[in-house]
Amino acid sequence: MYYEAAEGLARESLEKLQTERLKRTIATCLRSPFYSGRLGALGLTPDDFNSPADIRKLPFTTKDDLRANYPYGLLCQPMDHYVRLHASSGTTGTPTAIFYTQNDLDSWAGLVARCMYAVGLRKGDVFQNMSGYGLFTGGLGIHYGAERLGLLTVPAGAGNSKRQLKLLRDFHVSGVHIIPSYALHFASFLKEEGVDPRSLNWRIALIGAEPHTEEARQRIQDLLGLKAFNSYGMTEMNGPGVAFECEKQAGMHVWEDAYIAEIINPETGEPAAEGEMGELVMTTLCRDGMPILRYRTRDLTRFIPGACACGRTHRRIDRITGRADDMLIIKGCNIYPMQIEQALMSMPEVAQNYLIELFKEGEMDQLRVKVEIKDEFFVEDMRALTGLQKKIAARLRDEILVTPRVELVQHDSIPKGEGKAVRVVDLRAKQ
Ligand code: ADP
Ligand code: K
Ligand code: ZN
Repeated sequence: MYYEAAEGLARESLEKLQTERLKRTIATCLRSPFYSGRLGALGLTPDDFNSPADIRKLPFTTKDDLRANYPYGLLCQPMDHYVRLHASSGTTGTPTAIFYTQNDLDSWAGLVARCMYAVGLRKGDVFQNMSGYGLFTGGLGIHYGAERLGLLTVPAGAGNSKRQLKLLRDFHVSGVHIIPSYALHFASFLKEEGVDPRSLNWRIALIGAEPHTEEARQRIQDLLGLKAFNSYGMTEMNGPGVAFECEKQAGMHVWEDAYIAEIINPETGEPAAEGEMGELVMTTLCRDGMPILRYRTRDLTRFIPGACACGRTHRRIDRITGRADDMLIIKGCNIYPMQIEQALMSMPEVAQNYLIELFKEGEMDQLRVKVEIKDEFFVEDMRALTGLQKKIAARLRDEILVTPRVELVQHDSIPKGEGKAVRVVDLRAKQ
């Protein structure tokens, strides 16, 4: 039923396991320059941690801490124990580097294999990893997990849609890993090529690495003719394999035997009330090389109350609605890019891509949304186009309480890079 017995552990046993692993993690941390200083100053030792809740005795670790101690300040083992590093893609500022021992890589591959098993991939499946390799963890991280599960793994890498399609067909690929913005782009590509996605052998896509809405998932499923599962992780916590949807598609299970997850009020640092939105804070429990305690992910989500129908006991988090640092403030309204995506993706006229631009008009901050329109709606009739423009602006105003400028553009005209999509461009400084 599960890939590992740990997935069905009763709460009490799971917490006992977490406590043991937390004690071990604290002991390991005391060997790194950064944590020995920080924990030493507070006089904390493994004996102070006798339940998962005792984690609150620890201060948070922030991205700035990682930057200030870059590159080697959090390492707990002699240098010759490390076999790999990854760096975060630097969506927000300077990158941070994470170092792995062979044990760390083995345990990470096991976690990713569990995720893949949970969505229905099995030995015998052919799996194409359509995400970039290199420093980005979505390449090798997913790759080794797939091999661990015993999938025939095609390391396709990112981009080059024609070649992706050839590989999908030639090897009868049944599962893929693809970032959601590229999945939507790939759907348009298939349409242009006249390929019926239902003629392909694929049935499962793992989508993640960037925020996306339920509406975007539905589109991906409809347009590609498969089931798409939300995959969550970040470099600081290994990479993918931190939290994952199961076949029920009802939130993402956090692997609690490998991590302690907390959700806090980002302003006060106190635990959020049960089921309330807040910032996800993560602690590694199975890492020897570079454990990280109470890492502030900046990602906003909530715990989903209750048990999952799949039987796994590990708690679920909701879809990430954005990063705390993603929030735009326009005319006093707090706006998250995902609200805009949600509104756009629910409109049948809108094609697969959009771009949010911030600019100044006089002293006022303004918001412009460039929206790709499907060919059949991109007509020469001015009145029809103006009507559509107004309709989109009104739909967005309902969602974000500000009326943005809406610019209609032809589908595929917004440049699409190979990595994570750039959703917001700030032109204000350049004006
Ligand atoms: P960077 O911070 O440079 O983008 P990472 O590649 O480590 O580096 O990205 C991790 C971040 O990507 C997460 O903290 C989160 O903001 C985002 N992310 C990853 N998976 C998802 C997902 N399934 N849904 C929403 N956001 C995600
Ligand atoms: K990150
Ligand atoms: Zn489940």
